[in-house]
Order: sequence, then C-alpha cells, then structure tokens
Amino acid sequence: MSVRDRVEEIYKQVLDRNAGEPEFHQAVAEVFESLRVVVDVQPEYADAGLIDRLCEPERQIIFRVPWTADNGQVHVNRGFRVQYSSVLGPYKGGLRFHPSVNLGIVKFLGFEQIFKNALTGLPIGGGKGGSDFDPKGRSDAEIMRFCQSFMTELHRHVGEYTDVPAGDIGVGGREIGYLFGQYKRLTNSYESGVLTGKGITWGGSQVRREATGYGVAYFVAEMLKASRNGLADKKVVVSGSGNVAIYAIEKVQQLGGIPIACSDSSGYVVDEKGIDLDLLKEIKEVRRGRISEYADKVQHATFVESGSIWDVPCDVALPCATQNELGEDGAKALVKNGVIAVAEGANMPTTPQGIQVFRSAGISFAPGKAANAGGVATSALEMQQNASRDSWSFEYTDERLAAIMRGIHQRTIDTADQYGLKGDYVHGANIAGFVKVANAMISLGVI
Ligand code: NDP
Ligand code: 2IT
Repeated sequence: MSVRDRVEEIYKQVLDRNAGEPEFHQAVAEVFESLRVVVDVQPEYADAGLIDRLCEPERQIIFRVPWTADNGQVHVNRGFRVQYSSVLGPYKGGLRFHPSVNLGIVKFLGFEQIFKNALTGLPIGGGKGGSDFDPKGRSDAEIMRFCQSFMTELHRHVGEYTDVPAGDIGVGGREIGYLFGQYKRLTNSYESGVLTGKGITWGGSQVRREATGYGVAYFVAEMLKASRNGLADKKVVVSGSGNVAIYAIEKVQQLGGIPIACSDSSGYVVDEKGIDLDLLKEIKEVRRGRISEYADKVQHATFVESGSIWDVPCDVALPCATQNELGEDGAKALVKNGVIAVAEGANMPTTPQGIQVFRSAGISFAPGKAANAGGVATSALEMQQNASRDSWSFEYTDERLAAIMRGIHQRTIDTADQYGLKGDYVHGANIAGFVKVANAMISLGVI
C-alpha cells in the first residue's frame, strides 16, 4: 500500500469511528490535506501508527452537571473534557459554555489545539472542554452554582502538571474565578497553575485577557508588513463582540487600522467613523448587552439584524465569533469588495469552501491555529509566572506576546516555503505544528 493510500485509509477510519461529528471531520480533513504533502517527502511519518494515534484523543471525559436555578428548578447539563495530546506538555485549552457544545465540537477544538499549541513553541499539550450550558440571561448566582458543580467533577481530572483549562466562548474572568474558587476549596491547595485567565490580583497574568485579540492584530500586521505598509489606515471588519473581537479591535486601532463593524448572534453594526471601543466594552463587558445597543447610542452607526457582516466592504476581515461563520458566499463578497487579508481569530470560522475562494483569489489567509495562538501562548506565560511565583508588567508581557506572534508568523511562512508552498499559511501552520508533535511522539514511543 502506498503512503498516500495509507493516509486515505486512516482518514476513512476517522470518519467511521466518529460518526455524527461533522466539525471534527472537518478539522481532521484540513490537517490531512497538509499531511499528504508531508508524507510524500517524509513517508516515515505514516509509520508506527503515528497518524492513527494522533487522531484518537488520549482520554475523553463526559459528566453530568446538575445545578439549581434561582427559581428552585433543577437543571442537568453535560460537561466535557477531551484530553487530546500530552506529548509536548500538560493538556492545555479552553472551556466553552454554549448550547451548541457536544462531543464532536470539543474534539474538533481539542484537535486544533494540539497543533496551535505546538506552533507557539511553548511546552503545552492540547485539550478542550466545556458544556452545553447556556449562560445567556443567567444571574451571577446561577453562573456561580453552575461553575461550582462543573468543577466538582472536573477537579479530579485537572492539575498544574496534568491539564490546565482556560476560557473560550461563554467562559471569561468571572467564570474562571468561580471555577478556581471551587478547585481551591475541594483540593485545599492554592494551585495557581491549574487554570489560566485568572484575575490579576489572584495569580493571573497581565495581557491574558487581551492576548488572543492582540495576537490576531499582531499577526495580521505581519502578514501585511512586507508589501502593504501594515495595518495603517486599513478598514477592518471584525465578527463577534466577545473577548477576542474586542481586543482585536483595540490593538488594530493602536496599530493605526480602522475597525468599522462588529457583531453578535443577533446581527451586526457598522460605524464608518470607527468603532467606539469604550462604548463597546461598556455594552458587552459591563452590561453584557446586545450589539444593537451600540446603534441606539451612536446616531451615525447602523444595526443590521439579518444579513451577513461579510457584505461590509473592507481591506481586512477578522472572523472572531465561532466555527463556520464565514462560508463561500461571505468569502466571495469579501473578495468582490477588495479584501486583501483574512486572519482567523475564532477557531475554524472559515468553511473549506470559503478557504478555497480565498486561495483561488490569491488572498492572504491565516488559519486560527496560527493567528489566534496568542491567547494560549499568554496562558503558557501565566503558567511560567505561577511556577516561579512572579508577576510581570503589562509592557513586558505584551512584548513577549508580540515576539511570539512574530515567531509563529515566521515559522509558518518558512515551513510553507520549505515544502514548496510559498505564502500558504494554512499548509505552513498545519505542517509546522504536525512535525513538532510527530517528532516528539516518535521520541516517546508507542504510548
Ligand atoms: P465570547 O463568548 O467572549 O464571545 C463570542 C462572540 O461570538 C459573541 O459576540 C457571540 O455572540 C458570538 N457568537 C458565539 N457563538 C455564535 C454563534 N453560534 N453565532 C453567532 N455568533 C456567535 O468568546 P471568545 O471571544 O472568547 O471566543 C470567540 C472565538 O475565538 C471562538 O471561536 C473561540 O474558540 C476562539 N478563541 C478564543 C480564545 C480565547 O482566549 N478566549 C483563544 C483562541 C480562540 P452572542 O453573545 O450573541 O452569542
Ligand atoms: O482556543 C484557544 O486557544 C483558547 N480558547 C485559549 C486556550 C488557553 O488555554 O488559553
């Protein structure tokens, strides 16, 4: 059997053994596209069950999460933690609370995380978790009771040398606080390194809150640097208005770009004068409100309830909401309106058809594995600070983040070059991440 045939056989097995998990299939398919390129040159990577092992999580935990609402009603949610790969370090990756969460979603996120974490150059493995709990409209007390119940089970599976969760959709500083509090109570130890994204006064790192969004902006500035004078004066459309979107907007502004639109699940707003960040933070971070409130407050801004944010003409597009939010039609609209670069702040926000549109049009396109790695990289910096009982300044941590993003950008384009795929960030990120993980797997034997 040829090496290529072997790879196809493994891919078919993945589909058969993980039925009904389309997002997981999609994430695996995207990486396999790059693996075909690698095994043609280095067939040894198809030996010793290496790819088969990489497709199977080391451990998958599913548990019941019962909690009581303010009105006394008992709810039962499902909790997940997929501990995917610990070959480079403790499992590391966020927790997502959203009604769409299921095992397939957590597996796709965990799979992506392995390669993303490898690309950072820091010693972290890959994992992901979460729950189908819907935090929308829930009181602080309900969120706290849910987090406590979730951690009551999760605590036996995590630890600073084992598995280190952080935030993702629906999980921010407030939730990490409640989760850490319950972990501390159950274990009777102040084990700071068990979670990242903690508050600055109790073991958190400066810049972690900002890191994913800042990192996306640093990355896209690198993409534009060579030929286009960076982000200066570029019109930027950012989908979402959560943690990643808000801090992508902040850093884009600091780098001279003009973010003109953002969104949430109810619609999008356009402000051609540039998004008023203080107002956006007030609506989203303080009041936890809806994006339409922005247009209520800013007269010249418009709110569009149905329709696609990708119809807004721009130079740079940063999808920062969720998976598969940018499809073929959105990509075509962006290309038609003259977009020059797209960088994924979210995980897998662009569909394979969307990516194909950008490729065919020669648009610079950076996958989330590379462009949004600043969040987890700064989590690893938080772990470093916790381990050494130190805390760094905002400026120093931000410099470290910027250097890490430049490093990821360089590694990605160098790897693409090396395999004859100049300028292809998708293959570059997949291959650079894979080769690092694969070499470590070979060293550690069949485990
Ligand atoms: P938040 O919960 O802070 O914000 C999510 C934003 O996306 C909200 O505006 C939300 O709108 C919108 N959104 C979520 N789901 C949907 C949906 N199904 N349809 C339309 N809009 C949706 O999450 P983050 O900003 O932390 O995460 C955003 C993305 O970035 C995710 O893909 C996440 O995996 C990825 N990411 C996050 C990192 C982090 O450090 N937080 C690191 C790397 C990647 P609404 O409020 O209306 O639901
Ligand atoms: O997708 C991601 O990289 C995250 N949600 C952040 C993970 C982390 O451990 O900081």
